[in-house]
Amino acid sequence: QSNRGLRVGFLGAPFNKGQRRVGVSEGPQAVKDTGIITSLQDLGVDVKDYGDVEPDNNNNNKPTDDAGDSLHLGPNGERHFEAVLTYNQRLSSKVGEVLKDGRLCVTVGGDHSIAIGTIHGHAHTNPEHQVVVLWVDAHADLNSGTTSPSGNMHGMPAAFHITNLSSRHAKLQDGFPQPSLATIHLAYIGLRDVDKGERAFLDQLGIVNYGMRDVDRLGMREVVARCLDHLSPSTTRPLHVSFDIDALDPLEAPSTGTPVRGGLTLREGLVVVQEAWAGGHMGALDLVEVNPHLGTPTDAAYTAHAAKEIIMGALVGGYSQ
Ligand code: 4U7
Ligand code: MN
Ligand code: MN
Ligand code: MN
Repeated sequence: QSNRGLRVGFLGAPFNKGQRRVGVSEGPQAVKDTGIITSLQDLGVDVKDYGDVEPDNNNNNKPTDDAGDSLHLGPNGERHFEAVLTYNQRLSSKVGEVLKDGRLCVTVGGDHSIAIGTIHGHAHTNPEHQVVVLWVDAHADLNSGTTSPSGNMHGMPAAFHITNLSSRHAKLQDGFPQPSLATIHLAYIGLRDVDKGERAFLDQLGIVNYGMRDVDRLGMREVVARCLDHLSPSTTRPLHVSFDIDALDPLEAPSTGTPVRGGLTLREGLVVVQEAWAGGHMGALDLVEVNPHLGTPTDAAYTAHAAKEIIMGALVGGYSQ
């Protein structure tokens, strides 16, 4: 298998206001420090580093629940509502730019609220604004301001994209973000910490979701095959993989803000992305929630390495299979 001809654009999204913990904005640098760009180039991939989409305020690295840092709640109690959406609007344009350059867009976060911008950018770059999304996560990230137990917007990004749910979300004045997904265009793998309101949405809307018990019973190859079969990505409806590192077990990826025990092994995570790679039509990949400030320096490096493996698996089918 040759990787010649594969063109990739790397974007850093060092954004942390979708949650409360300091350090997740260092995720892009931690992942880059694994040498991932060189490793891809060594395999014959044409990689361009587009740098970071910087948050516009310079206090982004302050504790986001700092008393001096006004929260600017949205209409339904969403923390940092405006900051999250305006950042994502810029990120969306940048993702569009990478894709229009003919490159598969890899965005490294940052917290998962950045998937508001990446999926929007991906969908709106395609002629009919179509995309399908495979969401790999311990969480469904499907809350609205009203159902959210925390107000943290990294627990809400998926809901912004679903047409049937988007009316529950406030928007910016210019209407950003416009939803692009029918409920059949989204599938989940890895769920094990789903809030009550999220479970109700999943059930009511019939969104395909495979939790850890399904992985136990069916095995990951079967789970991912079913998801890809359901989503059926194509040239006109490319695949967007949004991979939250907390989908992996905390033993595999300890440095993340909302760890949940009983998760995927790194091998299972690799099965997901390698099968997605093998099926073709991947247009964009998010890798989010690596927080190198959490745990020991060894934990941080271990987590960043797991992130590297996942990205390599998605782009070239892995280099050590
Ligand atoms: B992540 C949570 F309540 N559901 O909404 C919430 F459990 O991007 C967690 O998947 C969200 O890491 C986790 O705050 C968001 C909570
Ligand atoms: Mn997430
Ligand atoms: Mn998560
Ligand atoms: Mn998390």
